[in-house]
Amino acid sequence: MKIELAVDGMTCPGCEQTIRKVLLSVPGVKSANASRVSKSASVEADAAVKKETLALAIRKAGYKVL
Ligand SMILES: [Cu+2]
Repeated sequence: MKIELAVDGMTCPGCEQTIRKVLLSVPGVKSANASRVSKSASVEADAAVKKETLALAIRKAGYKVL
């Protein structure tokens, strides 16, 4: 299952890396990507993973999920 999120606040490759790590730390997430250019993140995850769980993890890291 693929989940896309609109993420605001990334300013450099480090931010993309941080979001990738945060998403990968959520149980059930198999792969994750983040792009500051397209202001988005996408994950490939088990069906049990909720979009809201991913959004919360990103917010905790200090970024906005739209
Ligand atoms: Cu940064």
